[in-house]
Amino acid sequence: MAGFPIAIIMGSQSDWATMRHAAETLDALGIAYDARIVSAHRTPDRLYDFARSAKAEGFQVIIAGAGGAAHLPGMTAAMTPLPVFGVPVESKALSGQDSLLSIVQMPAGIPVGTLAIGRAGAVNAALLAAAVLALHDPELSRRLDDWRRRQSESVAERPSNES
Ligand code: RP5
Repeated sequence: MAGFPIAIIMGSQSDWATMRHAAETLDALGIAYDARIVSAHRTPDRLYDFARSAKAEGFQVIIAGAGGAAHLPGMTAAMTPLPVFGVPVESKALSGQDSLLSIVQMPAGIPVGTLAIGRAGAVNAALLAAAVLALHDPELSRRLDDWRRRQSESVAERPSNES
């Protein structure tokens, strides 16, 4: 399919410090993505245009990160049949707990696969998106296996005082 398989969207430039970890994980797996700033409240028309055309553009999975007023993943999921993985960005006021609850607590009918707050969530959203694509891509499946093998090998058997 033409285009980028994965879209990474975020509500603000300030989210990139977190969402770049999703991008770097996709880079490590050799998966192409398009990263865009799409704010549900500051650029609602951009959100509508993006979400409504995402499938036709060739995207297969959407990773959506948001902090304050974190309705971006849910709004996106409402307007596309593609799987949406939400990353709660750590907000200044409530340490991301507001983002987490807003993203995770979707009423039945419109799902958002919600990850952990911050960097862990961004990395895992990328790994989950990769696992979805790997179901129909044996080469990517091998690269994902390699990534996990290297991670296992990087874990020391015993703790060290040097870190
Ligand atoms: C949300 O509000 C964004 O997702 C961001 O996490 C938060 C703060 O945005 P800025 O004020 O830093 O642009 O829209």
